[in-house]
Amino acid sequence: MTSSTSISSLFAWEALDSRGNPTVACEVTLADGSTGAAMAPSGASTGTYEALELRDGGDRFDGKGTRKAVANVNDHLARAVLGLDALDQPGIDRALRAADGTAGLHRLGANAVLSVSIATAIAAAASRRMPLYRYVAESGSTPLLPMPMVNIISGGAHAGRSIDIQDLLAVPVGAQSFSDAIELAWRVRRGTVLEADNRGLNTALIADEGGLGPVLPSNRAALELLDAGIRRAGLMPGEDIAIAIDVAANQFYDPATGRYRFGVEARDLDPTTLIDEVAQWCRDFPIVSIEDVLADQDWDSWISAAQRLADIQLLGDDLFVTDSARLTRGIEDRVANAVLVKPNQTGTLSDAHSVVNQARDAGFATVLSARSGETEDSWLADLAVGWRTGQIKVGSTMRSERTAKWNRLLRIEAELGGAAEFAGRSAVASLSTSPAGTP
Ligand code: 2PG
Ligand code: MG
Repeated sequence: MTSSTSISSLFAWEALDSRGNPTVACEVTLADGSTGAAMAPSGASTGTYEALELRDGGDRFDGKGTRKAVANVNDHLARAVLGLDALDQPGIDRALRAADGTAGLHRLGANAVLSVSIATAIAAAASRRMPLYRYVAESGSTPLLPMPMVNIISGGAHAGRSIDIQDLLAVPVGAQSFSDAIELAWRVRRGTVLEADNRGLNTALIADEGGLGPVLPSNRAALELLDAGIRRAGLMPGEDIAIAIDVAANQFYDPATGRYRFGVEARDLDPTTLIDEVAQWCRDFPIVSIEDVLADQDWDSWISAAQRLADIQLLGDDLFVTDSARLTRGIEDRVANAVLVKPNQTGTLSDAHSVVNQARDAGFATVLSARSGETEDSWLADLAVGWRTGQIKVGSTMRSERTAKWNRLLRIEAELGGAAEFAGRSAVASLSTSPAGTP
């Protein structure tokens, strides 16, 4: 039966993401005239098991065009959801999955499906005259501003492989509020720029997520630079600012030999040596969170890593790819204690939400994450607040596709005023006093 909140039309078009590559954009209109629009983000260091990002191939945009995915929205996905009630997000997402018919959305593309899924939620929130963070929240749950992880130094696939590990991030554990956390992160970036300038390193070149991308002799040199940057900002490493790293080990893993290659240092490491090296970094620097310390296909080594690095937040990104089955296995085998959640790794809002809940029920911490290829959309910020993920990672404090998310969070904090609850340091699994993000 048609209601005022049923989907009356939708259309998609090809837009550009922050790397200048094509992506899918979609606008959904409801019978009452409410609209919602969303664009799909895109990763560079993608996990082996992610849902498929459909690209056209051929000559256009070097094969990266998204016209097929756009056509799939306008055709197959439109037919699947037209007339459905936008307030029934699980029903919408089931219909989108059924239209594709494959587990990894290989037929129509996760970029196509996600744009419809998110645009529908935004239209439904508009129809209910609610901010998106309230609309996506479970009933009775209150908004929670997340602890940000802020990219300061980039490497790997995001910075021309200037170092092998991908992200070095500041976690403002001394902050009392979200806005306080952003200011502390800003100070760390500035301190790190001053420190890098002083050492004659290039600070003008900015990586994909807005981080600095200086050419350094080793990963350890990057950790030293960040530690010095924190001090130069007048802050105490560990007390005011802790460090998170995304090793993104898939990027330098050779499945044929089972070894890891630090290209910059011209070293090959077996998994045990890599874990030893990371454990040493943790003794020398205030590291509280390590993402993808090993490759997604190196499951047994993850079990040893979890034992060796038991007091650190061990975060699975490529490892879990926001997939409930992989997370179930990870919980059973205790390979990590936190999950990175990226909606486009799975393709629908409902599936991403249920992975957050599954993780929380298992006592895992949750970090909602943007991609290295982003857009000016800010819905990710609302999902973090409404779902109470406790932590969020969206890149640096600069570049508009990054600040779109920070600015949305700053606005939500300001709107909530005295009622704004900030997750604080205990959202990080290794600093937790209670299960992270407990509603
Ligand atoms: C990651 C993300 C974001 P990408 O690895 O965590 O930093 O990168 O989107 O390239 O997968
Ligand atoms: Mg990652």
